[in-house]
Amino acid sequence: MQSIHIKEVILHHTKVSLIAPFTTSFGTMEQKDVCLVEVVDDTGVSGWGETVTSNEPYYNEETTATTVYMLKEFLIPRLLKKEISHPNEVHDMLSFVRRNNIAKAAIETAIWDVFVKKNHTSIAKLLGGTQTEIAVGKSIGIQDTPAKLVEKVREFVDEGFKKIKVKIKPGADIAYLKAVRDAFPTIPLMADANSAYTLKDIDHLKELDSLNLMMIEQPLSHDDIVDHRILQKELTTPVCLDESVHSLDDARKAIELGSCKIINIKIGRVGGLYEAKRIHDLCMEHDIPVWCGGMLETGVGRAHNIQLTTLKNFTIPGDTAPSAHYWKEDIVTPEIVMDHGIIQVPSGDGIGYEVDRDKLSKVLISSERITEVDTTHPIPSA
Ligand code: OSB
Ligand code: MG
Repeated sequence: MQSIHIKEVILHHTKVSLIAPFTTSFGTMEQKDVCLVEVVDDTGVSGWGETVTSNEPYYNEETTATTVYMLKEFLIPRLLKKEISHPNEVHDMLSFVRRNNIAKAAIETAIWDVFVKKNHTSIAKLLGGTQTEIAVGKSIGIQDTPAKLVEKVREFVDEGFKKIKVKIKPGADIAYLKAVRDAFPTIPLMADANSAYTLKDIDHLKELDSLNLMMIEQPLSHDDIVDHRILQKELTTPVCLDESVHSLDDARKAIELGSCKIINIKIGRVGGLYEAKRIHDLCMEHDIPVWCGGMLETGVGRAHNIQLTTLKNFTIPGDTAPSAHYWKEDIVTPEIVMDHGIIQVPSGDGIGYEVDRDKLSKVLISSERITEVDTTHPIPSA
């Protein structure tokens, strides 16, 4: 395979508006700043990545502004003008910076795209993914009443989604889920609490066990794997971890402890495709099924999610709904679409979709071209 040499990085700062507000236990989002990271190699091949953050540090500690800061001050200076013989190398090249995984993933994924395009293949193929179509679920934000939630669920079940995920928080949980379960006794249904509970709620959470849920996602603290073990022992409903798995090591510890039976893999949260694949492989060895989480991505991040989901152990439908569920107009072409809950994995090179520069220009605030190392911080060079 041909190596790449990074000539420049262009940061495209955008502001995008969701078609509808999305409410979780930590707040409501309607608009966000997204930085699209374009990495260009010295033969002119461009690859794309995306900061999957929101503007506030409520899901994890990062915001779009902090990812841009980390990229400019530390991550881009480490990678600019460097030769990369395989994108698997990037994770370790960036490990001198602690955490800041979403910032790392934004550029790591772009480098994967450059590398595979230059070598006339796709990210899925280079990762070893074999699934040619992927099943898709719908993540539904917290609604005002159980009846409104049931109405939404009906809409998405009719559209063919293969899994329904309902966001919950104290006060909007059991009654809401029970209403959905009563209306749809057999649909694949799960709940995501985004860390809204503690072990004090254990008896309350046990009520979930009568609802035949596929799983409860991240019920307890965002940084916990110990209390989740205690909870999992008490529940028959499988616990799935999202927020508290940032690395292969976190996944290993959670599996060894028995803190979960399922893991949600998000490329951003774990710092890129390399770590995402390693977590996937570890889970497969331990019979832990995985699925690809979503972060309300534009087409670029969504395309990376689709590429990753081609790996074999992604056996549970992901939060990779089609573009039209998020954006009036996405920035990639062709549009990401679904047919009865199935996305056909694109056969093209790279991420399988092209960034449409006309569409990008409609949400663009500014583009910043970085061609020289410009930082006052000491940066490791080898
Ligand atoms: O916890 O999975 C989550 C969105 C933002 C932050 C965290 C989460 C989510 C989602 C959205 O659930 C899923 C999607 O992209 O459709
Ligand atoms: Mg989640």
